[in-house]
Amino acid sequence: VAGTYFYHTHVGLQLDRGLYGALIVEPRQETLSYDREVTLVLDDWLDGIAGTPEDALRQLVGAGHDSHGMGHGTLPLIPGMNTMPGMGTISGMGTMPGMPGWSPPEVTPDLVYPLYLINGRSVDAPFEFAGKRGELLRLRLINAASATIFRVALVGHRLRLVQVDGQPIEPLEGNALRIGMGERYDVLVQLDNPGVWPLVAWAEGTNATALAVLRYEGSGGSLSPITTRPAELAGELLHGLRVRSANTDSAPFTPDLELPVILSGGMGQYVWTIDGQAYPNAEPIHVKLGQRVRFRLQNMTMMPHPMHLHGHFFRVGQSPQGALRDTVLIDPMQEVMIDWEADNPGQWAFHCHHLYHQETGMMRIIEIG
Ligand SMILES: [Cu+2]
Repeated sequence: VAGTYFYHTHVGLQLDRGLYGALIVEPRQETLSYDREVTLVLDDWLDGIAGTPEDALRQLVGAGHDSHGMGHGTLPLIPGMNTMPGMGTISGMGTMPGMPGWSPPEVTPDLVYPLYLINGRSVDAPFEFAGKRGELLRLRLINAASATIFRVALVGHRLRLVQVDGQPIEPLEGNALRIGMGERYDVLVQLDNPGVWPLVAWAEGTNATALAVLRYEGSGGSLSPITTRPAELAGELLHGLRVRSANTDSAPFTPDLELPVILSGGMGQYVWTIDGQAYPNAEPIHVKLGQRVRFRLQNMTMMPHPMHLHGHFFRVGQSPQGALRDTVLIDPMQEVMIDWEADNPGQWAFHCHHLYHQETGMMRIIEIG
């Protein structure tokens, strides 16, 4: 299927060492029209700066068991233990997700990284891309981070969201977009504001950002450092639950199999489970080939989880208009329905795309056959 993807390791904590790359599948015939495209890969980085990913995992697991720390005691990664991660502001909990007025919460993440990157570059030496007045620019945004949700904005410009996870959607316009780990968002940008502009990817729940720079042809000078959140981030936010599929020809979905899938766990023990089981100590979920499956995903935790299914696309939100995706970000205490047809035999992983949740149990094998 054509679109924006990325390939990456699934072994241990290798993802947090940068073992990934963008994978762009060109369609036979491009249906979008634009003048140039740029792929932006977002990441969070600690390896070699604040210990290793293994140190970070030990600290997360240790923090819940031993308030005296690990003996290291030097890693500044976990935000102040007096403010429990996940206990930050959870706004909009009273409103139905996806309804007008609902906006996703911004939760303090498990890990605050020393660096946030775009295309491997830090804010001190940002990746720069060119634009030209009058052109339409396509940005392919890929969140390859291990533990960071980003809020992305291009200062001085609006974003027109046209694809998610490689699939066409009904276009949506806004000032900023939210992208969870594993998700891909394609936006079109009308280049009508010459100058040198920051593209920020703010690490959700932190005071830090990743940065890239859009430079119009003929525009000189450099950016001043980003010290506060650009106004765009407080503007209209595009997020997963607002997205509707462009392909609305499908009939209503009648599931053959409906399964509640309970996401549990917490920062204390730092064990994350699906239906109470922590992979690898977990049973496979058996599905017959050809079955139409509905997962009722219930996040019973105070952290968001970008849940990712291998080998299939699913429709989000129990509606023929629901977006076709392979990853869905589920906020604290939220319930999201996903519908999919088990048409790809074999063993497939279903897991949280937060690497440290996956590594401490939030994964199951789905056996189709
Ligand atoms: Cu998770």
